[in-house]
Amino acid sequence: MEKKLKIGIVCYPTYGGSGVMATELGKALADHGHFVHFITYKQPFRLDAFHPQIFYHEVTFQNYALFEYPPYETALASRMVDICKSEHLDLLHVHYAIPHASAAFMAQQILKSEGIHMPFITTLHGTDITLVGKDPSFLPVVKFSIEHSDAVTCVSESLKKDTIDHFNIQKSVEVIYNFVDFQRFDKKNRTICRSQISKDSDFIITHISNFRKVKRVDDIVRMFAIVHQSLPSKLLMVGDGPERARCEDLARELNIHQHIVYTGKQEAIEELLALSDLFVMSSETESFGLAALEAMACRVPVISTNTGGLPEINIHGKTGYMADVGDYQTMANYCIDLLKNPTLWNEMRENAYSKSLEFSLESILPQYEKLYYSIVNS
Ligand code: GMT
Repeated sequence: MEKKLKIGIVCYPTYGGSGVMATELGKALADHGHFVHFITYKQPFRLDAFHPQIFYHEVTFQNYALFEYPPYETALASRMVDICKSEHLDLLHVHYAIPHASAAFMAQQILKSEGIHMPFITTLHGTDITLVGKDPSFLPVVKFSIEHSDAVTCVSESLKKDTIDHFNIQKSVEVIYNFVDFQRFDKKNRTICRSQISKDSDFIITHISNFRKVKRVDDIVRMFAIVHQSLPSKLLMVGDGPERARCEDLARELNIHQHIVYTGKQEAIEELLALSDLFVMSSETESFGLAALEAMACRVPVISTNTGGLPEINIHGKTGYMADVGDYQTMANYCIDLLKNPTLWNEMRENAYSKSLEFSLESILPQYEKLYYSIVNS
């Protein structure tokens, strides 16, 4: 049997798919006997319970009046060096390229100068490539740190293609899909019931995101306004972010506001998904769409745009439907048709669940472990 590893995980601790994935991966690795050290500026929001093999190291630093922009990347690299040495880590796994991959490269070089070999793996999640990373203000550093990672993984085939195309990367890039932990999503004892959200006769349509521009949440509101004309329904908007206020204004303009429930950021999304009839996602670009997969794991069909990695999860006509970006009218038509046809809806519920099983923790975790051992033993 291979020895258990000491792994440093670097991620964004905030509400967002990459942080969620990194945290769930860390928890699963610890359950598998590895020792996991999170190195972040705040406790990751899903790192909520004590585990004897999970450790959290905060990145703190002294700010100085001269700094208009706090030099976080320098503090992160320094903290990585410190933890790699004091905890004798075997490897670093950084999630989201900016600034984690370049900080890891810097830490690696410092450790090398002290005779310590510290491999690092970079997992690309989406906007670090498709939106922010390819911006000229970041591109050279992102390209360099991807090329100098000991291994690079992407969360979908679509993101792999974008990475190779945008950065002209020669290095091999492996696809390891995101996953769901069915122990969590199959939970039977629910504490929230439908009547707390709407009348029993209402259909519940749910959207979960961080309400950033890329999510096009105003399309969700426009789509719902059409659906609501045909069917008694409630829109459940889970999460929060910069576009929330605009979204609320639009809903008032369309006179649909009173039929929308904003829950804010929620930890137990499986509870809300379990009582949803449909999940909707209208993103401009989406490398994977973790929230859509989580909905499918709760037997909720998905109506989404057909962008990025979404077609790798949501199978058009089987687990839900897809439309072009911005085509909220077609998305609304799909919602109405599906909700009016209970036989088809039930069939799609089961299809969505079956498809989600392909992305189970049990099938994805060994892929990461295999990669770790290949890097550590090379
Ligand atoms: O979608 C976001 O704004 C958050 C972002 C993140 O980095 O947390 O999500 C990205 O990573 C998720 C986990 O791999 C993917 O499921 C999302 O599709 C991806 N977001 C985009 O590509 C827009």
